[in-house]
Amino acid sequence: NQKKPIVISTWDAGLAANKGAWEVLSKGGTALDAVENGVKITEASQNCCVGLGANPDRDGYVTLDASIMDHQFNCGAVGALERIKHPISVARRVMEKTPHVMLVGVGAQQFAVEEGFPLEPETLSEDARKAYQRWLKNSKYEPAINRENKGHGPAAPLRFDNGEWNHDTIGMLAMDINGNLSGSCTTSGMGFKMRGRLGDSPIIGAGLFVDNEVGACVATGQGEDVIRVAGSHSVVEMMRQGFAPAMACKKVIERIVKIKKADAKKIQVAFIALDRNGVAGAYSIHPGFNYAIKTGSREQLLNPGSYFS
Ligand code: SD4
Repeated sequence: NQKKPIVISTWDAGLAANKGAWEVLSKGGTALDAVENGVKITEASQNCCVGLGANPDRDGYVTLDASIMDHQFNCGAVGALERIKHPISVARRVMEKTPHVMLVGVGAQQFAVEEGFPLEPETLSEDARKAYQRWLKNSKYEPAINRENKGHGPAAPLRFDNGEWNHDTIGMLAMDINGNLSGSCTTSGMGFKMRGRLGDSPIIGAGLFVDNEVGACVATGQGEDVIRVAGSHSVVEMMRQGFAPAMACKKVIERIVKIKKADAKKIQVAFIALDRNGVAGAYSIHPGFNYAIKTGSREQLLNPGSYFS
């Protein structure tokens, strides 16, 4: 068993994000504050791929999705939010200040502005503009495996040779000193997606789910295939049935592979999970996925098991 507090997050960008969460957790702060603070680091980084510096949709707009959930089934999400730097914080405001769980598009942006979030310029980051120009030459939308990470750990290049970002999502789960769980997920979605496309990340139960009596799960990868199995919720239900976190993730990955048949070779999905005892686990379809863990005594990138070797 891990000692509380603990934080885990997806991909190698999780190492830096975990530090942000740890600032909160190490001072006895709540898991909810930790998972917001942690992923804000990734959102703010223009050198990454989550947040406004990220790749646009195929019409050239950066549209952001985020969700957050606490230990009492409170949850909030935003979808297709434009020109706001910290979608995770807007998701939290949706949770705390509205009677709703999810706001999307212009309504989400209007709410964010009313809440005092600055409206950022519409311009693409220099890198995203170049990647978009390159993409426009062929204009193909094809899933990429491990676009987020070359599996080289912290030293992995920020971009692939074709100019694509190597991350476009971060998911984080934390348990605080009081044993409460929370989770967050924030993304620009799949690069060059259709305008209006939402992935799994803002959908509670798909991209993220927390049940404090059982555990929590967050997903990354091909969002469409996470949504169709209610991925994160399914992993938590597996844990409820007694499976350890890694095995619970594996069971749902196997379900996706079975559904996708031969197409499973072409997509990546990964889940990370944290149970109510602070035990972490993960599993992915393909190797190359990793996740970052931080406790009082441990700070590491881990390579979990995968369906294909
Ligand atoms: C999505 N699940 O929008 C996200 C993408 C992702 O690392 O996780 N990329 O489908």
